[in-house]
Amino acid sequence: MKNNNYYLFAVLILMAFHSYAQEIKPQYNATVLEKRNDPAMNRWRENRFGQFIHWGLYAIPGGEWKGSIEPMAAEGIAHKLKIPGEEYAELIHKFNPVNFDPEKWAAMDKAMGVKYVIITTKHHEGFCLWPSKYTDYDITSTPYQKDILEPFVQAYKKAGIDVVFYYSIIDWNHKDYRSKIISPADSIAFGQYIKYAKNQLVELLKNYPDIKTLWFDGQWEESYKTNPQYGWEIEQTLRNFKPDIIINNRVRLNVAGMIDHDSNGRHFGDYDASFERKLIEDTTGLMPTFDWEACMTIPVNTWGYHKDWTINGHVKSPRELVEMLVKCSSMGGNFVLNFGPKPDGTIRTEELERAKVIGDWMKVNGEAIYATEGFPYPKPVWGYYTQKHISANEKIVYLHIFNRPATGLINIPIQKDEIVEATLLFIKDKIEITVLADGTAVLRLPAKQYSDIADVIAVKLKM
Ligand code: H79
Repeated sequence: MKNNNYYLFAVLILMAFHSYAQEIKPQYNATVLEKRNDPAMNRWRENRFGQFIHWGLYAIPGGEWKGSIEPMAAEGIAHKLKIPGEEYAELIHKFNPVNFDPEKWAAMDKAMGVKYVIITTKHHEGFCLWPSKYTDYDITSTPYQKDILEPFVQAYKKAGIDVVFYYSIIDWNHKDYRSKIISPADSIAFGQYIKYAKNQLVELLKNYPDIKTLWFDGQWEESYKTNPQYGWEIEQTLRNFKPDIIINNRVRLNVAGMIDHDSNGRHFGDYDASFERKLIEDTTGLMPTFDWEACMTIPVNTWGYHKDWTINGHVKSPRELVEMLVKCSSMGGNFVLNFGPKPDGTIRTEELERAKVIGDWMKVNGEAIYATEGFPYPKPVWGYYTQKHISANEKIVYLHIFNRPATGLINIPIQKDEIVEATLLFIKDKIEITVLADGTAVLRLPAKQYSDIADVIAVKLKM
C-alpha cells in the first residue's frame, strides 16, 4: 500500500512537470485556413447587425459595492474592487429576475433590426446562467432556479434571430482556475479547469442544439497564454462535436501568446472578434480579407448593468451607433451593440430608447446593411458606401449620407452610363443624375433631409 502511494506520488510529480515544462509546438496554429463559404458562415456574414447581452450576478451591484463605485466595467467589479470570493458568491442568493421575459427581449431586438444575439452564458465571475451538471455555481442555486438559456433560445428562435453563446475562459470562482502558473500544482489545477470548461462547452452544445456560434473571451491571461495547446484542444473538441460550428478567434493564442494570429500570420477561428469598443481602422480603400466583427458599449466602458453609466463619460447617441454599424458594413464587418439588463430582467430605458430609434432607421434602410459587402473605395466625406450584388451583372451601391454636402450634390466614382436608377430609400423617390466630363455620375439630393441620422440612396447598376 505504502509502495503504491509512493508510485502514485512519483507519477503525479512527473505528470505535473511534464505539462509544466511542456514544449510549445507550432502545431497550435490556425485550423481554418481560408475564409469560409458554407451556409452557416454565409448566414453569419449576411446578418451584419447583432446584439450583445451581458447578464450575470454583477447586474445586482450594478457598479456599486458597499458604497464604493466602480466607474468602469460593472461586470468586473469583483476583480476591480478585490471583493473576497466568498463574499461576492453570496450574490447568488439574490439573483431573482422575476421580470425576465425573453419574448419581450426578442421583440425589442427584432424591432431594433438585429439578426443575432450573443448572451454571456458564463462571464469572468464564473456564474452560469444554465443548470450545469459540472457546478453548483449556476442558476439552480439562485432563488429564481429556472434555466435562463432555454426560454431565451426559444424566444429568439421564434423571432428568427440567431443565438450565439459567449463563454469566458477566465473564471474567478472555480477552485482550479489559475491566472498564472507558478508551480506544478498550479499546472495540474489549471489542466483540471480546462477539462471543466471543455465539459461545459460540450454540455452547452448538447443541451442547446440551436446554437451555431460560440463567442470566447478572456484568453489573454498568463496561464492560458503559456499553454496554447489548451485553446487548440478546445477548438478541436467543439469542431468534432459540431462540424459547422462558428467560433470566434478568442479561444486561441499563438505560440508566443499573441492573440490575433498564428505564427504564420493566419487568423485564428472563423472570424476576428478582437475589435472591442473600437472599429477596424479605416484602410482607405483596402478591404479586410478576413471576416470580422466589432462589439461596442453604449457608455464608454461597462458591459454589465451599471446604475450610473454616465459616470465613465460620454454615452453614445443612436446616431453615433448607427454610424458605427454603417462604418462596419462599409468595411465588410459585423457590428454588435451591447445591452446590460437589470437584475430583475428588465432593460434600462436608455437602451430601449436607442433600440427604438435604431430600429426605425433600420426599417427603412436595413436593405443597405444586411447581406451587403464593403465597398473598396476611400471613405467619402459625406458618409459611407455599402454594396450588394443582385445578379451576375447587376448590383446596388448604397450611399449612406451622414454629412449632407451644402451643395446637395454628390459625385460618385461610378460611370453614369452604368446606372439604371438611383432611389432615396426613405420615400422611394428617384434621384436626378447628371454627369461630369470624365463620365462619373453626380447625384442631386432632394431639397429636404428625411432622416435625422442618415438618408440612404440606392444606386442600381448594370455592368
Ligand atoms: O465581456 C466584455 C468585457 O467584460 C471583456 N470583454 C468584453 C466583450 C473584457 N474583460 N476584460 N477586458 C475586457 C479588458 C481586457 C482587454 C484586452 Fe484585449 C485584452 C486588451 C488586450 C487583450 C480584447 C482583446 C480586447 C482587445 C483585444
